[in-house]
Amino acid sequence: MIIDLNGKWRMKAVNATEWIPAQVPGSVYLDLLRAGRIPDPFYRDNELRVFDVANQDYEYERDFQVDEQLLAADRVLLTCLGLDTLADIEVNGQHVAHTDNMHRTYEFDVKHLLHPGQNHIRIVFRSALNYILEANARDPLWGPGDSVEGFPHVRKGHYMFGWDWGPKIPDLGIWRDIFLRAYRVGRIADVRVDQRHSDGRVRLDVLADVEAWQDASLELVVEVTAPDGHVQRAHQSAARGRNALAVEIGNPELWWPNGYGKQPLYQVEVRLQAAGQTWDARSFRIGLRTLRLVREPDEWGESFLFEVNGVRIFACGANYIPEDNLLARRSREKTRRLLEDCVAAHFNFVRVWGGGLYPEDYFYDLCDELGIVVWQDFMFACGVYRLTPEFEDNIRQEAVDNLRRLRHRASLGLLCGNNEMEVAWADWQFPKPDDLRQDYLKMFEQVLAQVACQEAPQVAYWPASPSSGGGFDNPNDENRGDVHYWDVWHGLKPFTEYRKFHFRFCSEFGFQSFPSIKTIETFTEPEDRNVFSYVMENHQKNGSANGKILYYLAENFRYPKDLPALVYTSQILQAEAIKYGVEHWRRHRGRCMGAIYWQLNDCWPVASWSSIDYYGRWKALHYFAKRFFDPLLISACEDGSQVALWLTNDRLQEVTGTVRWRLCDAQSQVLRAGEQVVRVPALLPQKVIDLDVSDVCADMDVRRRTYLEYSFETGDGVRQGTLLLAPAKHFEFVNPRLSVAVEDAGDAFVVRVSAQAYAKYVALDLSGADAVFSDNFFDLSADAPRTITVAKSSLSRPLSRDEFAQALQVTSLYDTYDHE
Ligand code: BMA
Repeated sequence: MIIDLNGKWRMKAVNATEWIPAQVPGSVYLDLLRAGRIPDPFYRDNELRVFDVANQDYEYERDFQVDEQLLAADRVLLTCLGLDTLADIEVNGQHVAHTDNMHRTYEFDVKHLLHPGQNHIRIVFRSALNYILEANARDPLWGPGDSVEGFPHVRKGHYMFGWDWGPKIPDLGIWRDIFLRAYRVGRIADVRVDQRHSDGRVRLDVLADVEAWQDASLELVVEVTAPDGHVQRAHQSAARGRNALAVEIGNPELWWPNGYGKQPLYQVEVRLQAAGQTWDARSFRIGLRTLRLVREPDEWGESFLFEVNGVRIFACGANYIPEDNLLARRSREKTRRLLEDCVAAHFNFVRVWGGGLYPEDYFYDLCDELGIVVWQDFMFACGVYRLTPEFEDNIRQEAVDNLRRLRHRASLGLLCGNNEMEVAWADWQFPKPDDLRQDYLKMFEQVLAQVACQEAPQVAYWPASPSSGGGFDNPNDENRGDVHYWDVWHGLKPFTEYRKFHFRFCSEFGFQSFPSIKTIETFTEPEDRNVFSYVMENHQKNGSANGKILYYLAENFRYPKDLPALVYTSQILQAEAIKYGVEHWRRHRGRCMGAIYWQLNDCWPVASWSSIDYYGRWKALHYFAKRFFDPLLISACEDGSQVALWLTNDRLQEVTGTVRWRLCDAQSQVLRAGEQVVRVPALLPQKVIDLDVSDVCADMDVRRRTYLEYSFETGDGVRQGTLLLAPAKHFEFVNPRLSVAVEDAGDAFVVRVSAQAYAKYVALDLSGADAVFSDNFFDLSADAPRTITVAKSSLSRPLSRDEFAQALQVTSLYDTYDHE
């Protein structure tokens, strides 16, 4: 029996007199915003104006009804799935508990405090902001300069204190569900399901921990429902403590990452019964698969790759950060859209970055359903922690809570201790007292490693990202473990630098861009719309980043004529940078087995490394990702006056098709062309054509007017691209006079885009609405119109064909500078 305590509460600052309505789950900032007490923190520089909200303490309270039936239970547990963060809980004026970790799940037996009729609950939140400032004054702990100092002192999402893409909004409140749950007779305290695969069968070992308060003869029943509805059952009498049951599954339907197969899920239900009545039940979905982190010595060093059902997968994906600073605004629907956008771009992987939050259950539901393998960091990032006995106990319990929630997930691929702390201790400059260094090792190489091994023995544990295995042993080693590579971007190295490295698994590399003009308009007034304005700079949290964008712009493109042109070129730069790295690593599939770019999404409207902005708008990078993560990839690798065309086949079957190439002038007149039928074996890259373009390269004038077009045509479509042989800024583009024709095809609009000369980075957008295009930011030759579809379900608002055609805008690189 459950009494839901979500919904209407009231709240006020502890030292205030007036209560305002509150919504739970929710937070202080959101309640104040809804009550009109603070302005929108995302607008202009309001973030700074509302910062002081966080330096006060707040109280939340409500009444609730309890009846005799509830009080007849053996246990009544107050269950708090998320309290942010320093909370004192009272029921009917009696102290229940103090909590200090937003990542934990708390349960308190409150039966003795309840009475029939009206009851009262009150939760006081102390300012975590004040707490860390005071704690850090006493005991300074290092953290990056973009954040409020002292964040490692509290178990709260670090990014809430500011990050190089995030505002400082250290919110407070009841951020997840809260309820009372009554139990009689007994309950299932925990269930773990281990899988053993052999000879085409899977044995499920179900380990159930039972608590019992009455001397009833209890029985445990396990029911496994296959995707086809077939049910298998096991049962036995239950003892207090650990019980083990097994279910054998013949002909298992295996779960695969996106692109490698389907995602069948089995429903597992475990029931605690006595005399035919069910007293408690747990239910969850699992996927039958083996998923291994393979680290084997090889000719380059040591592999670092994921093997699913015996198939070595190349991990394609990005780093995921929390989707909103005001947490209660996140939703299953928004996350669904984001993760479906990942699948649309052929992701099979996301890394949940350690400076944020452990995501909601629905995030993993979606990853299970969509075939996205999750690299799960524990929530530690870029900070130095002091491992007091209390802190150790706290993080141990945090790990237990989250592992028990997540370990059965089909999508869960890896547990990782932290983000960038091993490499920080090894390579970065900050005060490094020996006791804290020892604390690092103990935390990430003992405490969390042990908890992971006990609670989730079938999931690999990795001490840090990046790491070469731990012990400060060259954590960012090119030839072992995972790597964070930032010399392109932070180090201002050219994109070509990516080619100097053959990382085994690149778990972070990135490049910033500005979000779309429509997104910029949400947080600016017209007078702010200049990237160096006070407001725009407040929505750019990486101090030197605007300068970096302009530096790379100078290397590649002409000076943009206005802000929309600058936004567009910044997105193209970002997309080209990441493409350069990913295509290179995919050409070395086998040696390199993962490209996880930084970062997928944003938590507010901001200039950042994301490929999808806060409002869900795809940047050029996300469209590029759809092409460069395509399991079937054609890529051009230029080297001086030579160009090699490569195919990378990430499919489980060999592929046959035709590779075509042609050298064209700016009008798309063909200078030279060729084609070849090729066969590429499964799961391999292959160089298919070597082209000598020294004749073009020898003459600067020819070079600045010639491009290479290449394509790979198979039974299921054409993959294509173009390559300039001179910097884009020097290329002599001819006005492509782009035109579009729109047709209504029922559930989609079909747009035919044509050009009268070579057009680079053709961009489609809607004014006053949003949509996802089947392709965008693509190159077009004069004689090759492209057909693009827009599913009506992707439109931000319904549009008729005429409205759509009117809103549709088409531009290309040619339009970013003046031609007078
Ligand atoms: C990486 C991440 C983040 C950061 C990003 C961009 O190292 O782990 O800490 O936001 O770089 O600088």
